[in-house]
Amino acid sequence: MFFHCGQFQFDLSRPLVMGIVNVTPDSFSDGGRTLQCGAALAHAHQLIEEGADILDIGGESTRPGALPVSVQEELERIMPVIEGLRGAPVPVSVDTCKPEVMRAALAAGASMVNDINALQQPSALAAVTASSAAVCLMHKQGTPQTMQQQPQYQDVVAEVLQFLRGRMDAAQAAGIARERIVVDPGVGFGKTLAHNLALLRDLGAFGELGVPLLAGLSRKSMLGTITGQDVEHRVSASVAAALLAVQRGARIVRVHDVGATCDALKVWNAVNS
Ligand code: 8Y7
Repeated sequence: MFFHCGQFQFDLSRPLVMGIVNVTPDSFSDGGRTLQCGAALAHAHQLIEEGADILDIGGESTRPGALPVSVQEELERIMPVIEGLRGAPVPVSVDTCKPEVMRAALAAGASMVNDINALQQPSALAAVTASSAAVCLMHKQGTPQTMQQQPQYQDVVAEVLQFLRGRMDAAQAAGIARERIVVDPGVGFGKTLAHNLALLRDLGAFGELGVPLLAGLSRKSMLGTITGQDVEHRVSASVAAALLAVQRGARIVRVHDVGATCDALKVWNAVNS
């Protein structure tokens, strides 16, 4: 299976690690834009050194209950970081739902759009179509503000599959080639622990979509519920979850702890090659 990400191309013979770089006031102390950008760039380079295959740059917190930020605020946070990563040895993904932010980031050299809204905002499809960038289409139920209040499904796996199939069709109809598309069941986005576990158990079902599967479990609250650990102490659980997702068919894992995840996947690769 091939994956085209702007100028980059992956054959996916081994799983990829997407390293998370958050450019939000709660992730770096509020020392002004320049300090914030410098800290994010240093973090990005650190993740490349630890073995990240892709960097995911985000300026809007999508944690449950988080408030939206304006286009201008999001641009001010992420654009200096994306510009600072031009020429980096790995593709840069922009984590955004906003078409204006997508367009600016792609023009500045980003190779991928990670949209938790699966390009449903008007003109988001067009923004990606007009580039050679890859896109991650993620499922969620509701909005980050309210999604964890009362998630409900008849059959969570079937419903997530159906949604992703529909968004893949829309993306392809808009002119985004299949090789540029990855899909993601959206762990924790409008899902109870039982829903998340059902999706993980049946991750193999997403193989029928015929495009690479991305999974994001890193430090998520479901791991806190399972282990009783707070967010600072979820590295082991996150590494276990990433390995489990890969074992069940994920081809890209989105993680905070890149070095630890890469070590685990080296063991997995050694056994599986
Ligand atoms: C995911 C994500 C987040 C995920 C994709 C967090 C932006 C919450 N989670 N994108 N973003 N998949 N594709 O805890 O699971 O990292 S934000």
